[in-house]
Amino acid sequence: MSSKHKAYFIPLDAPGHIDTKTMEIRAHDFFSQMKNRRTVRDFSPAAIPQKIIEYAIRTAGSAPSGANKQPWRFVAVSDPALKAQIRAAAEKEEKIFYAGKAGKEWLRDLEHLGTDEHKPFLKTAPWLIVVFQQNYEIDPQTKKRSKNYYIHESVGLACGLLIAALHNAGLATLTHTPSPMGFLRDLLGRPKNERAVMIVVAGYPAKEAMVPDIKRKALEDIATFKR
Ligand code: IYR
Repeated sequence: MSSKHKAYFIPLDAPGHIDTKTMEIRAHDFFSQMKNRRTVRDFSPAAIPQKIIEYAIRTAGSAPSGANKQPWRFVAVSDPALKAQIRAAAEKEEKIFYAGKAGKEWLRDLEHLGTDEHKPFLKTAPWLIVVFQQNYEIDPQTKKRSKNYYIHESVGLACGLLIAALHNAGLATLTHTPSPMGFLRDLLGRPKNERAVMIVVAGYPAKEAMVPDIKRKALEDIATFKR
């Protein structure tokens, strides 16, 4: 067995001890900032430097993953022609979805969000970050396949960190899931081991951006403490 398979430990690079008072202030500050994140559908076309997107993707790539396989690929698109193609293909699928494919209950559940088959943000927003999961790994040299584990969980964690990082940078985001989204692999020229999971749309919100008036569940409705 090669050394790659042996456990090799290094000292944890952790911040110094944080006292619980400071901890509470930090926890509260972070919550205050994160609770203001909203899914936005009205974007400004103003450009955002690639560097910002790179940092956010590096944050996403720091997520834990099954056997540390990091089974993700982020394709960041700012090319207007490619964005237009993605919009056209997504709207084609969404038209069918909203025309009835989704079913009555699903469409009723979406009513309060005011969504429809029109996806202008795919053209307007400066960045579309298409997140792919890697169903298995292909060694670039040997072309040998190997397994990935907890793929959905791993990629979900990475997407959570991605939108948190973008929000922290001051960008508005939209987690968009055109269904089905097989067209993204073809349009973006990704290999067959990859499957698109979502598009994270990012940019400044439009000045006149509106969001649906929705409420978050209270702590007691999402958490149970057994002490
Ligand atoms: N993919 C569609 C529909 C949609 C589905 C859910 I669940 C949402 O929370 C929001 C939208 C769309 O993007 O419009």
